[in-house]
Amino acid sequence: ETPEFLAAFQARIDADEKIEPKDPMPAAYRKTLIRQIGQHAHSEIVGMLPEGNWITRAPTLRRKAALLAKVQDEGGHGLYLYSAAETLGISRDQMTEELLSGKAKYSSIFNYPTLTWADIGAIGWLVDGAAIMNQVPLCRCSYGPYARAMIRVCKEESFHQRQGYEIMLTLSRGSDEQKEMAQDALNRWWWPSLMMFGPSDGDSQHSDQSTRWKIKRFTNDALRQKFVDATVPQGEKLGLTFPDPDLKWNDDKGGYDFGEIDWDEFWRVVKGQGRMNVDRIAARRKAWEDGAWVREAAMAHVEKRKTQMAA
Ligand code: FAQ
Repeated sequence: ETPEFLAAFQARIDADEKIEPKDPMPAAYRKTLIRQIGQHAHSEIVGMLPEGNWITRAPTLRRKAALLAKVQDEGGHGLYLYSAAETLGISRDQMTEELLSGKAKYSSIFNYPTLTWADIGAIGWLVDGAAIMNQVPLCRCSYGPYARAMIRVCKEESFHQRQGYEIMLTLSRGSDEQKEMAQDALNRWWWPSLMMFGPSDGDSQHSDQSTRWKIKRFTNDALRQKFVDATVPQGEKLGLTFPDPDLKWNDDKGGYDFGEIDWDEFWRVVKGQGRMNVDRIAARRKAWEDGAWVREAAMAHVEKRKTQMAA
């Protein structure tokens, strides 16, 4: 790749042009997008597991229907995102193998267990809330297929966030036990939700380059701050407290100060030692192996069709 090629590419980015699949692009730009979109797709699919765990135990038919729809949406998001990554020249088989071998990551958040029904509320409110904060800027990302996929995904995430908040609202206005359940879920999901935004800016190895390429529009810490500022008033409306003694409004910065994230825990979970990592990958491996005959049958059907057409 000559300096002229790289400069011409950067000029397109600086002019806010969208990069499309057949356009020339630096190998590193392609690689970064495959990494990020692939990780994002895996997160959506693995993200179906913690909530899927509660579909059969949803407290009412209405809650069950909403949760079922949400989990199906996540499956849809994963498929869009795999397709967006495929436009960059990687196959779904390869991406899946990378997930199963541990080479490709998925969001740390999905390695925490869902212990009570209130966790479904907390996931919608906090995890989808964090996902939206991170994904709205991705609607303006420089890579066309990713940006376009994010538009629909964000609309659906916003419904997910509301259904979660409404569960939290119902619980926090309910019996003492229900309110306690909601508080316990907030206590357990708050810090992991903040970790979804990734390492702090000083430790984020990809941020600078991804920002220059307009894949990222805000830094990890900037999005985390926006999330805290948007979410704390919502928690106060619920009458719940956040598990952070350092959380305090700071008039000078016009935002909340908050305590230090436990980065050891973050990296442990990212590196595969969270409570649910082994289970999550085992579930994905089983689904992939159980589905092998479907993929084989689909391929055999295509081959048969081709032969019939040729005859
Ligand atoms: N978990 O240099 P950076 C959802 C890794 S939303 C695990 O800052 P980057 C919806 C990172 O990959 C969740 N790993 O990296 C839903 C890199 O390692 P690598 C998914 C993490 O890419 C809701 C290393 O640390 N959303 O699923 C995490 O510039 C409810 C250094 O980090 C997306 O994926 C983490 N939290 O910034 C579904 C959004 N953070 O790859 C179901 C798209 C960092 O070199 C229910 N992705 N790492 O091996 C992004 O915006 C970015 O990739 C970041 C990380 C912000 C996640």
